[in-house]
Amino acid sequence: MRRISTLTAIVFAFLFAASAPAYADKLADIKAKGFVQCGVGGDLPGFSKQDKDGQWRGLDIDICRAVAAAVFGDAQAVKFTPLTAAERFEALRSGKVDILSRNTSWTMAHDTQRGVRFVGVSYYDGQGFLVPARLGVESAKGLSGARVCVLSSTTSELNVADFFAANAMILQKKTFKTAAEAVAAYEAGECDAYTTDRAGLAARRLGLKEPGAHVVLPEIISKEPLGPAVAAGDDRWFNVVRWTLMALINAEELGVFSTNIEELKKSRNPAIRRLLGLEGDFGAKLGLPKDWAAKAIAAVGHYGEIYDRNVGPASKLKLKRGVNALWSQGGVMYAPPIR
Ligand SMILES: N[C@@H](CCC(=O)N[C@@H](CS)C(=O)NCC(=O)O)C(=O)O
Repeated sequence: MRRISTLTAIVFAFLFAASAPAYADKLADIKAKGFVQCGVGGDLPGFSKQDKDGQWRGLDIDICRAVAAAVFGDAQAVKFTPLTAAERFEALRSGKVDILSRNTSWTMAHDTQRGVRFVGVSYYDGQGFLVPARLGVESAKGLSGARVCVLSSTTSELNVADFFAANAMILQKKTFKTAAEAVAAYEAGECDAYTTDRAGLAARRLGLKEPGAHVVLPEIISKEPLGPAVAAGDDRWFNVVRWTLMALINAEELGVFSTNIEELKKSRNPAIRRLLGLEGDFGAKLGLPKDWAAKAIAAVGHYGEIYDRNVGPASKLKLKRGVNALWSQGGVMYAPPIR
């Protein structure tokens, strides 16, 4: 009898251990904490920057607000942590931040060597060069021998070396930890060019004393699919962040704006009804309320609204939609369906 109960205890202990998740439940932790901690660049107009009233603004910011709205029904239930490129992955892995939404490129090395997972793409970018117009350089191929300012621990640093090597050009690379330092050096004439993602160049150019005296060269030397990432090893949290982003993109395709949600609750379109939580149990399967996506869209708008407000043609950055248009409108922005 005694032996049987010992055996039973061992079997139970084994079963319990086997059924316990191999990772912490991030979503449960975040719900208990009451807010989402979001790692951002923090100094890039259009993507993440505080306005003069201390309000965080930008495309990267809105993605985190959408997740907060999906989880808590409250887009303000989020705190932001500015991170340098060198700090960003460790901050995510260590749990200092729950999401990284920081002009970060989805690459194979980032997926396989950094312990993080990209949930999707929120902005398709590519690397370019900013040069003083007075240099008269018209093409990046004319930059051999140039001193180039670039951020350390970024794909930008690797790509510029590749581009110069591939074209048998001489590179004098000057690296900096923050964009503010790199741009200050560029503006002081310590570099002949500043290189980073082209949206970043457009933003930085506007912050220069004389934006008109600087030009962005035509070449796009790399693919930079920028998107939110989470720490590897927690599928539930990964799904929450991934499907919030997908919901924002699907909402644009379905014509669901921040302003017409109430009206569209009467829609007979099943895809709209699923998105708004009126059919199916998609919210429950994520561990969220039925109206998770409706709350996210109501808070920040669909992907197109987010794009236009922060970086689009009517914003300060004036970036055309280009490849970031929906797939059905000539771009590559495409979200798997909610079904
Ligand atoms: N996408 C590249 C570059 C990332 C990066 O650090 N970009 C700069 C300039 S576009 C940035 O966001 N800096 C943050 C800031 O200036 O606040 C990568 O993932 O390595």
